Amino acid sequence: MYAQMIKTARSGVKTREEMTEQERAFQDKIDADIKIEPRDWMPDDYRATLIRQIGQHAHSEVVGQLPEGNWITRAPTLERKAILLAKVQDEAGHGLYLYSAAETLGESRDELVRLLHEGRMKYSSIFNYPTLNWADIGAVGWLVDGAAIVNQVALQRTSYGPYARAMVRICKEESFHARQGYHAMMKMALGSPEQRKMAQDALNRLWFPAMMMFGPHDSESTHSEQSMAWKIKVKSNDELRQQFVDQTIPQIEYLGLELPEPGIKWNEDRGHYDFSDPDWSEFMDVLRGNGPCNVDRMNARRKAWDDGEWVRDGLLEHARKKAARAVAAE
Ligand code: FAQ
Repeated sequence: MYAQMIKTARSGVKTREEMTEQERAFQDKIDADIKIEPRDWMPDDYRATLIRQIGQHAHSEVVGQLPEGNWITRAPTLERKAILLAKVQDEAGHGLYLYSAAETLGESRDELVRLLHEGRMKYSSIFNYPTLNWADIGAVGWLVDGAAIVNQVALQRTSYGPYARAMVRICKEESFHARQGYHAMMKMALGSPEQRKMAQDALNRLWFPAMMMFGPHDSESTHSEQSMAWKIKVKSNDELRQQFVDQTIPQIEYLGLELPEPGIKWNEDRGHYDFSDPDWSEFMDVLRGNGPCNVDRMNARRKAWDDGEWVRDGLLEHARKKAARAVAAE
């Protein structure tokens, strides 16, 4: 359905005069902060935008397991293994809540997965970067989950009820993820000179990719204007990026690490940190499939889907038999 809908999606935000009566009533609900629920009427573009964003978000959670899953067997202690295992498992759960939220909009999980595997849906650019050593795993928890939380706390107030409610639970789990990442970074930053060097290197390499997670500048963002009018997004890409920078710099200082780039400076007039832009051409390149790990990530997901076919078939057959037995017993 989504694949069909995006072909017909319009661009530009309608004025009240351009809206139909039904669209005006819908916008009034949004403006009054009344949540939209699955059975409520909604414009086709609102539905398509949500399916796109929620689907992309779900895919990110699932693909996002790969960079960390790769380290479960190599975590330095049994305790770290158990923590990482729990975290990676949580990410799978987040994917499932989000696919379920997309299902309430009429889009099946199978279809979303198919579109991902065909390269017709995206997932977060960050997961196309490699995790080279244990410090990277700390930095992923701290910076990647940290950036995800900034975005997702705002999304708890998104206008679509099932998405907002999924975010509440996800944010609780995500704060555990960020804390475990920061804790791992503390151990490294306060450890031996070699460990400290690894922590600094991980921060330096992951800083700009983490900044890209918030998407292009507001002026370059295709969907922001309409998504903010519909309160699908309640804060803009640039606002969220600034919030992330402002909260993260004191954490870097607490670790005693150097700032990852020279443009970071406190701006007294703005009451915020200034910072340099990431390389947006690199971002676009990653989105086009040319990041360091895009091919590996998609191959891993397609293989997991194919390898799991017999499990899905078995579960469906079991459910069919159970339902048939229940009908026969009536
Ligand atoms: N990566 O017009 P906008 C996590 C695309 S969860 C890839 O500004 P929008 C947890 C965008 O889709 C991380 N593509 O788009 C975890 C659009 O392309 P399209 C995921 C990106 O949607 C931690 C085009 O660029 N979180 O990490 C990216 O209004 C650790 C134009 O952009 C979410 O998905 C990007 N970074 O704003 C898991 C949160 N940025 O679709 C495991 C929900 C932009 O037209 C381990 N999503 N694009 O072809 C959102 O809040 C929004 O979708 C944004 C983008 C803010 C990401």
